[in-house]
Amino acid sequence: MGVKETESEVTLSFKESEVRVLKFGATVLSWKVKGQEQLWLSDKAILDGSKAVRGGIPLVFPVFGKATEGPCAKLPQHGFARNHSWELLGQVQESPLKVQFALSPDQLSQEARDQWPSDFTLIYTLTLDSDSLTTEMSVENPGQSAFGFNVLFHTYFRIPSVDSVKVNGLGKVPVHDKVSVSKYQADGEPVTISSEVDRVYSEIADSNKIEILNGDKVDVDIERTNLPDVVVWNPWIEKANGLGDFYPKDGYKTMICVETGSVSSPVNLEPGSSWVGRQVLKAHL
Ligand code: TA6
Repeated sequence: MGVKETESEVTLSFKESEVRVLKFGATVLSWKVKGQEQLWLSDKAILDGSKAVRGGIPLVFPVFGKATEGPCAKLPQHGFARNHSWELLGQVQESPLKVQFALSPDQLSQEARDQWPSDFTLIYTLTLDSDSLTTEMSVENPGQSAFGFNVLFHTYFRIPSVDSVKVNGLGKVPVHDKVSVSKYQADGEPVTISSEVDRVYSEIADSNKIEILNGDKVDVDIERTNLPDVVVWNPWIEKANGLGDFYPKDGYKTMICVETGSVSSPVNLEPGSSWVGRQVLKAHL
């Protein structure tokens, strides 16, 4: 049990669970509970730091998607947090096991600094318990001017079959559907997948527990704090074929992204203040 660090990765072990984190992007690559992998990672995920990881839990900050105007307009899709190396601050608790990573401007490329010059500190806390993984992001503004940001945990869950997956608990909330390029009110029914899905469900109360089911069995549930939006994404056939690092090409049949965050509008952070968002992923074996 405990924390093992190499040059590029950090491995957490607690009771019968294990998490593998790539320092590049502080990307969780694997979360195993009693030896069972809960996350999907592409067989062609690039882990050498040259590109954001396809799978696991990439981190989205300071922008979700691609901004066409405003202070994030020069940033790449999903911002810079997932494509820079984070510093391991260390273990902060033994039971359950808790470690922290940090990212600040001095770790960014000059290009990223030029694209988004705000001063910030991100503290990413991972807590591994016997059947749960908590990911918490703290955003601090040590600078002299306010800035706006999005944050999102872009979690790729491994599932038995896309034919039997259901996402429950999203509620009757506003939806921005990027496939049909439309906005509508969700009907509150469980979401199923039979084609490409790319939707932002917004204003979901923290009290709504999100459940990922295989048929009628809950495989994973997600509890959120201060993360009002949930993105559901499955690339399906055409988009999976179009992503060079998405492999196997039929991998869309055994994955679903259920991504918690604050993305529908920028969170404004005044100088000297901070913001925290958290998700607890619980595996039901
Ligand atoms: O979170 C869903 C999404 O925004 C999709 O639109 C798709 O682009 C996905 O993220 C993957 O984005 P990436 O930049 O990692 O290829």
